[in-house]
Amino acid sequence: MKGQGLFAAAIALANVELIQAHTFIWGVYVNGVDQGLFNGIRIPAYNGPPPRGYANSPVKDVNSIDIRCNVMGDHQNPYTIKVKPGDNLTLDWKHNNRTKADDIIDFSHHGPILAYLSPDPPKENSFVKIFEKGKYEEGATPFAPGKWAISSELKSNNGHMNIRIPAGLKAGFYLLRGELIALHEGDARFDQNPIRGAQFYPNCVQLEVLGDGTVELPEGVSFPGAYKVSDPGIHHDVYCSTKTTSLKVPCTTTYQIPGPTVWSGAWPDTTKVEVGAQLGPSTATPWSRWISKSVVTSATIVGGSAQVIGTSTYQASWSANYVTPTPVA
Ligand SMILES: *[C@@H]1O[C@H](CO)[C@@H](O)[C@H](O)[C@H]1NC(C)=O
Ligand SMILES: *[C@@H]1O[C@H](CO)[C@@H](O)[C@H](O)[C@H]1NC(C)=O
Ligand SMILES: [Cu+2]
Repeated sequence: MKGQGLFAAAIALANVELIQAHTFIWGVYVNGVDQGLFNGIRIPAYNGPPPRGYANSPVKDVNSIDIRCNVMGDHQNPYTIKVKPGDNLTLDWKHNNRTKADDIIDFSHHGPILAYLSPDPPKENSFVKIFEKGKYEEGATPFAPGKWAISSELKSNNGHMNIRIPAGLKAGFYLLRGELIALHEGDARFDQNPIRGAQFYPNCVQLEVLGDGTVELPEGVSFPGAYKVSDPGIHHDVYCSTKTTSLKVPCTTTYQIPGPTVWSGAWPDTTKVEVGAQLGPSTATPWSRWISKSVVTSATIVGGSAQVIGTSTYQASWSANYVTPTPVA
């Protein structure tokens, strides 16, 4: 969702949100080698209201199961990406198309980028933070948001998020949870004003770690559970810059990324690798399914408008044990 202030937000809700999709992961490169369009990625369902369900609106309720791996994030991808400890991964976040021309995300979306690793399936307190980057330059003029990992770095880096598999990590199945938190409406709290508030874009990737590593993940955090709407990194006014005369209270320029500290077993630096050729198409079939208030609507898209063919109810069901994904025939 776009919009900087209350009025812009109201306009965005009326016009923009319903037709504008948001960024999510379209592909993963392992040491620069593309693993193919959407392979291994739990593609978030569009969580917009019918009949125009093309908006995969952000997750905003930190207490919802959707905060774990986005809407319908319990649905497995048929493919699992094989990696080894020390491999350099590039998560490819895109908006409309998997092309260099893609805008990745609207510039208004200032906020941090993060990554967590959990055994698959997650257990209580199993998500371990392995990467984070927040605000890295202060705004120079009054109300300037400064430079943020999403709107400056990820956007200018063609949507590439660099993640490295921890050294010596024990073999097994894992979920890599990439996340963007857009704070352009973070001066409001979702529990007090559900139209606004911080916007979460979590997206999970299924990994199988190979090799004879012996390092186990330490205890981590749960999703939901890790974040509170009152966390200073979630309830934060990005337009409160050093030069801002204090019109808004509270107004703090220092930014504290939410969640736990990065695990000491994670790499201190992530490596930007040159990526090779992209595999598969650069466009995706338009969404023909969306979810709103636990109702899933299926539709065929004719000339840009949706002809609803059925609805069903949905409740996330996360298995306690690892289940091998069903490969597509
Ligand atoms: C990952 O990147 C680091 C730093 O550039 C490099 O030393 C390492 O060899 C890379 N890992 C692999 C598996 O290529
Ligand atoms: C994405 O690609 C499709 C198919 O090529 C094209 O019709 C559409 O205009 C593109 N969208 C944007 C925003 O570039
Ligand atoms: Cu948005």
